[in-house]
Amino acid sequence: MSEIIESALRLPRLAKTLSAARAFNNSPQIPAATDGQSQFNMRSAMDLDPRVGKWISRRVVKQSSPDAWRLADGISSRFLDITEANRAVSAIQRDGFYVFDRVVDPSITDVIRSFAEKAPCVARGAGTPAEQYPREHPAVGRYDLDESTALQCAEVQEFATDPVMALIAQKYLGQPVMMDEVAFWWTTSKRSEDANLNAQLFHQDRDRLSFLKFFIYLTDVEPDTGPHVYLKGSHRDLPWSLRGDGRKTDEAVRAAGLWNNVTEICGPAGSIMAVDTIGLHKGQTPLRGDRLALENEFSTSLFGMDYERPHFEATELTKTRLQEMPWVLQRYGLTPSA
Ligand SMILES: O=C(O)CCC(=O)C(=O)O
Repeated sequence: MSEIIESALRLPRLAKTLSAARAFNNSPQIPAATDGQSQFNMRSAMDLDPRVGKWISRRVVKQSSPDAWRLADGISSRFLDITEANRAVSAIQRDGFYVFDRVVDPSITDVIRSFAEKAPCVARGAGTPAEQYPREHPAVGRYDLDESTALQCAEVQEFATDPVMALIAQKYLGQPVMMDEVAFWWTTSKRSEDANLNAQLFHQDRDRLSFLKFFIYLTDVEPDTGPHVYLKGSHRDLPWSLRGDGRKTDEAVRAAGLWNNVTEICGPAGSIMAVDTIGLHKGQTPLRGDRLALENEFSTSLFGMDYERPHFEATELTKTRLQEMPWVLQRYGLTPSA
């Protein structure tokens, strides 16, 4: 009975999300936050179909300024080869993800990993202050570096402001995009019972309406060291049994007859993948060792989850990119504008 009532409430929540997102995006200054009720309505409306967020975004997020499409020259990317962009877009449209052929040079990934070995990070769920990652004896399953900390590393800034990633997100989503999040974390073989907390059970990301993420592995990732796992095609279609918000077990995916579509993404340090995480995905809990991953997200609007405006000292490259792609990087800019 309560499921019937919940289902009946999704359509009015969709209508409310359309109007709240429209008001957010028509505001002359980007609002500092989205109220909690609107965040809840958006997540609930997304139960209707995995494509509903993109549909809302195309209806209500309108950017008339040509500036919104401006990007730095893709040749400046040390992470991606611009000639792979169209292939990547077609593969994401079909499968929900794409693993790039180019593997980033170890001279870059080594620097980022060394930085993460020394920087403070937070042991998820432990309630303890940030500390250096205890790589030899981790206590929990996931250690997160916050965005301001991550951006103290010049190469992380370079990743976060990458123009080819922004181009692929624009092409895939069909709208101007802004870089709205950087995440950086270690996963370990400890406390596998915290799989829910550590995003190691299947789930959809519902923080924004329309978005695309890029992940780079900074350690070699094999089947037993915690690959990212994606249910191919689930960004376009999901059976009703898997559409609700929240975590889903492997058994639920098997029961839906979709296990053959589950893909574990392995690769050496330096592997990059673009993933539409509105599709079902999870991190596999490592059975041994650990995995370091860095991720950024491009979205069509900051409507949804609370967003940050981190403070950091910009490198010369970042300063140039802030000038060349001010709309995409507006979260890092001095004067936010809608
Ligand atoms: O660790 C992973 O590969 C996935 C992480 C994830 O899905 C999340 O943080 O929401």
